[in-house]
Amino acid sequence: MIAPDGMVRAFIGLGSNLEDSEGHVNRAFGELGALPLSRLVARSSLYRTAPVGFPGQPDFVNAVALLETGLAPMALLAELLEVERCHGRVRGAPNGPRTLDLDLLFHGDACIQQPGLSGPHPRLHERAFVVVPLAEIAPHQPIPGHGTAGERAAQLVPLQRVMRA
Ligand code: PH2
Ligand code: MG
Ligand code: MG
Repeated sequence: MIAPDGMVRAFIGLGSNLEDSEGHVNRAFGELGALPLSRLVARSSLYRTAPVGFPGQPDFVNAVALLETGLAPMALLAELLEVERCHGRVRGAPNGPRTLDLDLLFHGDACIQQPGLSGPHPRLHERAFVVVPLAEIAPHQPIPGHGTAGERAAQLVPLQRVMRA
């Protein structure tokens, strides 16, 4: 949805499982709010989650942020990658350990299929580490094909909250 002023609601998934994970995620919230043409509208609690897709790595700290932004999807993605880089992110194995991961979950109601960026993620609804924090700050957010975030979260395992928003 694009507001009359050209601002859209963008949801960002945050994840970290290296170094001071809570510190990385908490600092990233501030940095997201400081992006050009952007304002941090809501931040979820922090959750400790078991790794998905690549076993044997440390547990993650996950959260979700809601931004109001005038940045187009690819411009926002470039900013997210730069924030990750500033947190010492080194790209290793897919789904492997990382200091900071910032994933663009939704950019308004856009369906994006571009090199380097596609979304919403087709398996987003399976990932409690995304759906539960999303439902905390936006229970009515639609997850295409799977009802609302709140409805979907109620079907998934509860998560351990490590820090309240
Ligand atoms: N991110 C992944 C792969 N697996 N598991 C958890 N618990 N949290 C994540 O953020 C995560 C993951 C790929 O980005
Ligand atoms: Mg990710
Ligand atoms: Mg990512």
